[in-house]
Amino acid sequence: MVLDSFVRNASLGKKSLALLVDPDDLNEGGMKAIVNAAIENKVDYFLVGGSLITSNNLESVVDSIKAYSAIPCILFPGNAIQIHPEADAILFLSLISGRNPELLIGQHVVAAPVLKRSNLEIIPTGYMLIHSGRPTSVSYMSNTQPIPNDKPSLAISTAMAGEMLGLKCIYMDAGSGALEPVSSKVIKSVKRNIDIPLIIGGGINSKRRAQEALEAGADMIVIGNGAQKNLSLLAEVSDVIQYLNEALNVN
Ligand code: 1GP
Repeated sequence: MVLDSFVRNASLGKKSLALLVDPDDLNEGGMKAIVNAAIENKVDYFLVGGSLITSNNLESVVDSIKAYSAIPCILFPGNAIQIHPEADAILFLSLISGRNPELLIGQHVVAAPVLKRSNLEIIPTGYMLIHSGRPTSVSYMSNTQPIPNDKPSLAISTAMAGEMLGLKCIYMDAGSGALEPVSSKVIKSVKRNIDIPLIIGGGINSKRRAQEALEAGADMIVIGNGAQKNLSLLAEVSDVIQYLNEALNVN
């Protein structure tokens, strides 16, 4: 099961890489190249979704990932219509950094009966937006205020509350294409205060940023835009992850 692998890896200190595919940016040919690059560079998980999807590509992106690879395919939905039962799992995101009831529980009520009928593995996830220097699609679409990037105490308390509510992992996101990724200080502080896996994404568009997030305590990093613009970033980030994992002897 996907969540079991998150928990096992986090408990060993083993770092993972997730590649986020935005269905709006892709076609079938592009998908093959991305899936091949993901296999070659030992990507651990695919995430599929976006704050707003304007195309009908979600299903074909999931189907291509399933057809061309054995890498787990996890839905990362911006709303209740981004569900495809052929994926392996879904991050059932509650936007705990915000105070928009629709994204704390409303969309979940709409999605629950559909999810119950599917075989998707449900991964209850505390989703936290962290300020990234400018508004992002997700801050606009969610109509919520991100947590300031220099206020670790707010991020810590929010993540702790998520864990106490029974959520199984925390995803701190600066938003797609963020100017600034989640700061090392915030990652470190949150990691020290929770025992569930910590996922970090948004604005990780260089080897240096990936390394900083991982060294600060991210169990998994998510890369979207950076890889979509330049697939060779995957190889660079994968090297960093292999290096960190070799040091632990858990490869
Ligand atoms: C966004 O965390 C993801 O929700 C990935 O962000 O596209 O900036 O890599 P990027």
